[in-house]
Amino acid sequence: MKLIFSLLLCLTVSVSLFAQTADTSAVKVTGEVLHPLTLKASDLMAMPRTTVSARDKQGVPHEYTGVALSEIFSQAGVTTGPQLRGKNLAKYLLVTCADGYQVVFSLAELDSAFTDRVVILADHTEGKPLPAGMGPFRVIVPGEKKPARSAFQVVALEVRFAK
Ligand SMILES: Nc1nc2c(c(=O)[nH]1)N[C@H]1C(S)=C(S)[C@@H](COP(=O)(O)O)O[C@H]1N2
Ligand SMILES: [Mo]
Repeated sequence: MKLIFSLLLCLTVSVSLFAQTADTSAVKVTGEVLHPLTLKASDLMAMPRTTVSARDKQGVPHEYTGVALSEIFSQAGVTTGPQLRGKNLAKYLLVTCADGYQVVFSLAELDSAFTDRVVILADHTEGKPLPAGMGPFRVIVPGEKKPARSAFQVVALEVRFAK
């Protein structure tokens, strides 16, 4: 009985430690990609940069700067543009955050052959690094009625097949 209690305690402590120490210093890009990536702040700064505007929960617009997900996809070797047809249209992006929050986008939602909307992985807002608790990296989805898919503290971008 004592042993079971100690084991449970150990498990609880390690799970909560893990939850608090999830590494937010880089974003892993994995799954249906030709070249898996680990993107640090300096990697994103060296890529082509895009600024978009998106409203917060209160409806107030803010500017965010970072790298278009489509740009990350072209570096990682994800099916885009003319390749995004047929079976590839069943692919989706799963975004995972340090707090366990997850959101999905179909690849077509993120592709310039399908839409003019540019979804970015932001590292700055209004010219400054994202505030603690929101950063270092946040997906920003312009033009949605609520910012629920603008996932903050992103740690992983995984491309998957729906089937
Ligand atoms: N990692 C993470 N990102 C998240 C959430 C969350 O719980 N965890 N909440 C989402 C929801 S429901 C909203 S409304 C917005 C709030 O962002 P805002 O403070 O810019 O309005 O963040 C989104 N991003
Ligand atoms: Mo929300």
